[in-house]
Amino acid sequence: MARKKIALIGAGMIGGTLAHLAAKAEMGDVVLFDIAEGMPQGKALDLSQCGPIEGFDAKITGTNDYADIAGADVVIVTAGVPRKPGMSRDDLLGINLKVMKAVGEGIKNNCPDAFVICITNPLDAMVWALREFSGLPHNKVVGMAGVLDSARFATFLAWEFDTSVKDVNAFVLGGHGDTMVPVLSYSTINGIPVKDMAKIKGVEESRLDEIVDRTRKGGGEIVGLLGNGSAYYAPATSAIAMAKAYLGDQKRVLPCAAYLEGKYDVDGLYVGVPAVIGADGIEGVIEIDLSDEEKNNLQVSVDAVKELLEACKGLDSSL
Ligand code: TXD
Repeated sequence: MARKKIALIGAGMIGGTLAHLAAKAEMGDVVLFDIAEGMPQGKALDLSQCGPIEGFDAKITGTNDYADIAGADVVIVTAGVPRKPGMSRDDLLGINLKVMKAVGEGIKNNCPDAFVICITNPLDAMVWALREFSGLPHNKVVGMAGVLDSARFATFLAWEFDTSVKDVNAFVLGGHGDTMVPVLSYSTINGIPVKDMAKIKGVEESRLDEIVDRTRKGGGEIVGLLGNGSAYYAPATSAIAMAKAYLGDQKRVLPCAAYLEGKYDVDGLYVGVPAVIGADGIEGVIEIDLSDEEKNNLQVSVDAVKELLEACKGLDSSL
């Protein structure tokens, strides 16, 4: 069987980390695409030279030509500009919308059968725009945010309860912005509801609220600390989990920005929900029962995504 081909559009901080993780896991051959000349080629060479030490067989190449992503099985998109301190994800809208147009056309012309994972911010709007520009079916274009946001939530809960992160199953719904909805009612420590665990451990409810708040602002906290650029290790490993679910037909249930056509009372938008990822891409969206408060919070998040889409439509008349 021929090796799979993973195309990474954007060879910056996340792109480079994705290339390393994909090669190390021998998911397939890796093509790093970027508009910056020399940089993807340089990173590809550097990463190739990890092979003999780490013992992986993967051909890693860098390119500035979309023709080189032809036939890719998975495309992961990080192309664009990341947040700078003080900048909201939405400030990125204008710049990154133009980037999505170029990337969408590159995918349409070279690998229309690929499973496409968008990471570029503002995520829920960019994944929608990328789908529109590429013309791929909705089940083959998905946004990565929920896996990362849930991992942040899980990390903070594990620290609070002093338990292994392996036993924490935490869950975030909604858009990838400050309005995201960490759902405590579906988060457990190996099946023990977080609220019960808090009672057992003597953790105040207000402390759980602080953890929810820290999760919502988790990206900004890292942006502030780094001083230049945004998180890249955990975003990359999150997208790799999604790509593996597709390539291995794993049917994993992962929170991701999936296209909704009625579920959660949302129609025609990409919003973070639990979705099944297998060989057909997004094979289904799971609609869970939410409390009134969670429903209201989700609605706020959905409204924020809607506003971004309207702004996109104002910026590009083809949308
Ligand atoms: O959860 C999530 N979805 C996210 C999203 C978590 C963290 C960061 N998130 C967003 O990912 C972030 O706000 C950015 O929009 C992307 C990529 O972040 P990264 O840290 O990798 O940014 P870099 O290092 O600036 O890399 C972006 C690369 C850079 O090399 C540019 O030259 C390139 O994108 N770029 C392009 N490549 C191809 N085509 C075009 N048009 C283009 N424009 C810029």
